[in-house]
Amino acid sequence: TFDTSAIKNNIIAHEKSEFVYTYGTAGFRSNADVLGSVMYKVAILAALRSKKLNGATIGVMITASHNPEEDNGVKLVDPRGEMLEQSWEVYATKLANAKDGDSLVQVVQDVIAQNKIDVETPANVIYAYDTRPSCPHLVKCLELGLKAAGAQSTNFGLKTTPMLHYLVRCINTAGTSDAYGEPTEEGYYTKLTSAFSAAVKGKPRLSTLHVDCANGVGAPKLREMTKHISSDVLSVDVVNEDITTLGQLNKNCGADYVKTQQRAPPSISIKAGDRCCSFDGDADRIVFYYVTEDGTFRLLDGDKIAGLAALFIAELVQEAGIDSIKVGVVQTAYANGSSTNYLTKVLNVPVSCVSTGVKHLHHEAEKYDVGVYFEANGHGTVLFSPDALNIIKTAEAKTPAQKQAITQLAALTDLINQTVGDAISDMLLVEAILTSRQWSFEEWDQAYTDLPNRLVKVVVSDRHIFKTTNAERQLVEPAGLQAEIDALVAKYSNGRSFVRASGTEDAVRVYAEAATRAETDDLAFKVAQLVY
Ligand code: 16G
Ligand code: ZN
Repeated sequence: TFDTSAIKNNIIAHEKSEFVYTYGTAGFRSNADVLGSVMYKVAILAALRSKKLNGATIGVMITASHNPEEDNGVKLVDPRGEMLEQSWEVYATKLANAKDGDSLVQVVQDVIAQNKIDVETPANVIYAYDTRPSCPHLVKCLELGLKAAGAQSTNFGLKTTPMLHYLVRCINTAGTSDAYGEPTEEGYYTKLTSAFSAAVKGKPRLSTLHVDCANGVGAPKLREMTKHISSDVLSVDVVNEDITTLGQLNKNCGADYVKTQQRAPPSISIKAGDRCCSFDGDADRIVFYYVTEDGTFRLLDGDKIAGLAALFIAELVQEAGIDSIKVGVVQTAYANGSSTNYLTKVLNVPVSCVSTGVKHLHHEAEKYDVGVYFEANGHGTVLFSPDALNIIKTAEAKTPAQKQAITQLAALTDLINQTVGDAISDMLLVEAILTSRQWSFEEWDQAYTDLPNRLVKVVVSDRHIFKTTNAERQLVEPAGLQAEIDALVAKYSNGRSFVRASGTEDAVRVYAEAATRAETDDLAFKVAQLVY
């Protein structure tokens, strides 16, 4: 039953009446102080979404990823473990900004009418949260909303974001030919670790991988995962796993720190030959790094992971004799020019460029038989189309080499979390490839050399006047600005620069790359001046 008076009467008042909420690229995200009212409404939206989809289970994840510890956020997960369908983001925003019980009920009724929702359909929602101190309170607010909306719900407790995506898909596919796995944390570990063991069978183990967990949820979960795999097969050293001391989450560590600062976290003593990686606060991003003999820091970011995965899978498909399966890669404008060049010119794979944000990459990747997508910041995964999965599953080997390639491909389809980017799964993917090849980070890094690049944040009075086209690579407004940028870029060898409004911060981002560090910095600075 659906009782709008319960929704109206239990409403949680806005913490700050003037605050305007937007469901953006990463759901709602802000200081945790203003999110209680939002959780209540997100719960109602999740219930409506479930009813709309005949009672399919919808996921709610409470996290603010790499943001500071005092922030929090929430996003919805659709039945196949994907991000909330874009057309529903506007409802999320409208609900969140409804200031009193009557206006809230009005928005709810609009959503019901516009989507012809049968309110008698049961609603099923599962939820989970990260290690932030604000989570327990926000979970209570969410639960009040779920109760008011009459939803059936399950609290899955502390989870990484990609684990929740995995659980949603498992629950909704259970008992079908498409069953994704056991809908438990245990099932997640078992699926990933058995796939990893199958992928590296017969190969000597690599040296220990040091994993910076950003003092977040990835730490206990990675520890738990290692219990499911022998240290003869995989050796990881968990670093930055303090999830109880206040203020430690993402502080001077984690994937975002490493990518933006282009250096290792000070808490890690890294010497030549060490293999390291960093997760972000909710363990959906990963970047790898090492230092050379002369002490130079080398980052292996999302672009490098995409290159490695595309190379490995394309070669396996060849070896397996099933090269009707075509591999493609999806990037954003932030991909280093050298990586795009490597993919298109060396690997000869098609590359598409889309707007920033996982949902854009994910949908584009679905167009390929095997779609590899990564943002430079380390968020990404690999999608296998239903046809590709079927070909791999039914392929018959004529030689032992073919058999080996088919087995490895099949293992990868289980190893890779196909719902969303997943630091634990991506870590295992990279380790499986490097183990297979017996490659060091240096060997992986040799594929291409990044062009020097710089990302500058410019605070402007109104970022909304910056409108882009061509997957954010060109400005259409303010009029004339793109022509000025083009004129500047033309003066630099291998120059490239673009400007876009951030979707998560009140600022404009300027990206620049060029042949040398000095040219890059100069270009970034000059473009930033044009914007300001
Ligand atoms: C969000 C996106 C991330 C993107 C970032 C860009 C998801 C789950 N997350 O964190 O993919 O790289 O926004 O932020 O889509 P920006 O718009 O502030 O540059
Ligand atoms: Zn994240």
